[in-house]
Amino acid sequence: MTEQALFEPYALGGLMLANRIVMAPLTRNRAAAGLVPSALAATYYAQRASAGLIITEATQVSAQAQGYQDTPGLYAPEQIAGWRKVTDAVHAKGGRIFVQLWHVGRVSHVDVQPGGAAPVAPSAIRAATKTFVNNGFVDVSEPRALELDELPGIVNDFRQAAANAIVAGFDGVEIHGANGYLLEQFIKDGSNHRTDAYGGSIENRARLLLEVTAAVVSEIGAERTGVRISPVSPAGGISCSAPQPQYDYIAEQLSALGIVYLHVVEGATGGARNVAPFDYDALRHRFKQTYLANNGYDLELATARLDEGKADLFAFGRPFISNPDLVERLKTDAPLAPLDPATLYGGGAAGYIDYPTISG
Ligand code: 8OZ
Repeated sequence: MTEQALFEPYALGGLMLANRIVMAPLTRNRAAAGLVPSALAATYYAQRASAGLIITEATQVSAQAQGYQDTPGLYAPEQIAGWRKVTDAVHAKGGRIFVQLWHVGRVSHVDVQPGGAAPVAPSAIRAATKTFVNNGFVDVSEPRALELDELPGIVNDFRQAAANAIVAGFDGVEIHGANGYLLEQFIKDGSNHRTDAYGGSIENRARLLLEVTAAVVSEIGAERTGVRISPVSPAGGISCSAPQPQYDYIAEQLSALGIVYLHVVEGATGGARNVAPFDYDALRHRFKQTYLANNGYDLELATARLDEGKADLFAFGRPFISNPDLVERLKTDAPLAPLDPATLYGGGAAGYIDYPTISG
């Protein structure tokens, strides 16, 4: 096989993708009024529609799910209408788009919580991490532990947001089970000290992710449901004492639910791929559907992993910000434009919709 295979169509369940290059979810903090995607969002995503699949920035399933300033939601009618403009613009250019759904859990701040309340978490353990509120990075707030009887409501928020995603015209949803947010806070033992059915054993700590996934699958179908995980990433100040058996179990269970893809952040999110030993092939073998690989991929590594049969799709993150035509550039071995870190989070058009294509 050659790198050409990366640029050939791929059937993701019933959805034909134009190629195997995926735009990874990227937080941009530009949904100001009502947490509705800004008027610029349709242009931004449509500019990147040559990706085989776009996965949107992380999007709240409820008001409580928010942890950062100006990240969009998908629980209010005007948010659904705002996203409809995005999906229409992407589809008009022949693209495919899933929305990433999240609940941040403890990675939040009282200033973005309804009524200034404490953020929620599996256990009342503050994360050693920062969030972006009031136009700056600050320490996250002290969380409170969720009551057992609050968990069905959170499952239902994901279910409802998935239903809303279909109304908004999305091709599917990705459940954010990675990077230190709520579902991963339950999975990893550094943040979960519960003694009920959602804490302790491998099975108990995976329970909330699996319940959320089953609810979304029953609402919109397994062919439209993906899940993202990051087994060894310390993102969000999180830790897991034994990630391999934990994630081997999760991969098996998600495979049985029939979800269309498993999106794996290999290594430290946005950082070193070899941050800790982990056998990703063990996940690949347990999960029978599409394996979507992420983190630090370039053309050479993606080609090699595809050749070896280790992954089916490859998600590129930061390169997509400054290279709207990333697929074309990879295909033609054109140089990649650097991104401007100052315009990553918040602001308007600058550093958002003004990166040129290689042809100008
Ligand atoms: C960077 C800044 C804010 C949020 C993630 C959603 O890590 C994020 C995120 C990344 O998954």
